[in-house]
Amino acid sequence: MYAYPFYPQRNTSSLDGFWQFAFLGSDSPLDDFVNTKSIVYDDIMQVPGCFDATCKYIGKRGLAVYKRMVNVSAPGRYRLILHAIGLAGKVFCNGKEIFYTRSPWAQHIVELEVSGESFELVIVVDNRIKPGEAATVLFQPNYDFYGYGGIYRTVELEKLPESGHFDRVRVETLDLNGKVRLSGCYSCPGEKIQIAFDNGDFSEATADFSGENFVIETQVPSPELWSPENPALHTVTLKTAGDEICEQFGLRTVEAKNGKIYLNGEEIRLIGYNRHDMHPQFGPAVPDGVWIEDLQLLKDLNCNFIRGSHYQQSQRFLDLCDKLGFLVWEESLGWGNRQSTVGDDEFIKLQIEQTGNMVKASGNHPSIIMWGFLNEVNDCEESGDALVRKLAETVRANDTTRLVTLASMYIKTSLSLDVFDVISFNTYPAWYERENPDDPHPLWRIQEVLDDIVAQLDADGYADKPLVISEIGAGAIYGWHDRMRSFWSEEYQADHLSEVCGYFKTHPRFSGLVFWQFTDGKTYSASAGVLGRPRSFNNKGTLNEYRKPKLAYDIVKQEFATIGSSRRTQ
Ligand code: ADA
Repeated sequence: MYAYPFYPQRNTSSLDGFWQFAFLGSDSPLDDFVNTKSIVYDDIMQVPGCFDATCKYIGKRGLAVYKRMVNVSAPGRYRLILHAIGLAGKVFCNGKEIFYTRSPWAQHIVELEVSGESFELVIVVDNRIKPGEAATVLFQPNYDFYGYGGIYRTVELEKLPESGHFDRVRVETLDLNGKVRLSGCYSCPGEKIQIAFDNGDFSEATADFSGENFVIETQVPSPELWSPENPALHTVTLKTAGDEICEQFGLRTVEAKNGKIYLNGEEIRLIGYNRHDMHPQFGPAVPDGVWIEDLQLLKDLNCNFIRGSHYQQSQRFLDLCDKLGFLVWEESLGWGNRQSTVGDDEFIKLQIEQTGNMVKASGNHPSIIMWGFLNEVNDCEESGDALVRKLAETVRANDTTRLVTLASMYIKTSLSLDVFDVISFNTYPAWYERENPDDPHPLWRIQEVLDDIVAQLDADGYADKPLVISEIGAGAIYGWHDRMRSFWSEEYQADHLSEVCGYFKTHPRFSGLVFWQFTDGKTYSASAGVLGRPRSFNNKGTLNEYRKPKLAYDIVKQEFATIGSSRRTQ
């Protein structure tokens, strides 16, 4: 199953499978790597896959080289689609470097010229996160999730037409009766374009070209709105004499006003989880079947919302969210970035590039209703605030139909809150607090802290902005039960999440509740002080890393069932 868009007239093949492999260790920096014939490929490795998630290379840091021969149908111009590699990497075609990236989890499209019937494809990845190493610019040592190395997601090869060809076609909903605007790019301006919806009959489109960019405003025949309850999807196919593109989209609108979020004119409240795209056996190279199971579990929990924390999501995973009717917050990579980083030119350049690319790649997914970036960035000083504004501008330059937000940890001192359509904040009352022996169960702190945040925001003039609790939760060691129901027990976590649901049910000021987190996730033992991450995992999952439910699971399922049924119209 390829992700949309697909190009029916192009020869597209998956390059997934077993590649030759060599681990080179950590003597040489990625910048100096050249693809020499002296590399001894003494192993094999699955693609997609993370070499350091396999028992043989677990914990190893350095350069790893993946190689395969690729047979092609004919010489010519091709596109290599890397759905994600990490943490940094280079690509070589027949020994020549054709691509270099330090943007993990991002989708990359690389054009290449193939002269013969086959070529040697080499992908080198670098998973080192020491300061100064290539990977460190966007993925940094303080991030509270494990940085794996490998080819995270599928690799595809696509032959480009000899003549004119399409790039992408963005579909925007103009009204709830099926009027849409198609904005695309075609390399031979002015050529006649045929258009068809939902595999129907083709007719000639009226395309206004400006250079290679074109706009078509038209009406979807038999339009059906997309919503979580009825995730109706449409396709639009554009074709010329030499090329054809098929994009999938959903007819829906999303707005933020009067302190609420509206989907297709109806107020919605978002309930769900922060989800890392990760599994302990595979790292971020999550098999398709795990995606299906995760989405089944999230449906079973009566969630309607997923925050893709803290990086770009797979296009194929987002296609599933479209099909199953989830609402999604997608964000570009960042985590607690400090003053020393947010003013760095290289970091700024890469943040702008990855954030713009995320919006372009994901722009047709009806499931995505919010864009985010820079999780918990320190935007209390000028440089942090400037970067937040720059990224909000980058998002809006590519998409004005969705909401812009950021999961803030500085709600009282942030300089950027006015930029956002939705104000989101991460808070951990009754968890990141010193346990008081006389009060081992301080759940009363939840109401106190949340009331205080709302009062502060409304006093600061944000009463018209919807509020989303983008992270809240408590840790529980899977299988640890305690009559005292104290910290780290499954009982404490269940009580905590129940208390939070109770508050959310009785406080309509909030438009979203997003628990941290769906499953336990691999991190570093000292991420939050050496006792903060027992097992070197973030243990705040409602399920453990193998998707085994904790006590809190059934509590949340019940609570979300009552909250979710309380949808209201405008
Ligand atoms: C932060 C961060 C999460 C996670 C969480 C925690 O809010 O955004 O990635 O680290 O804290 O578990 O403390």
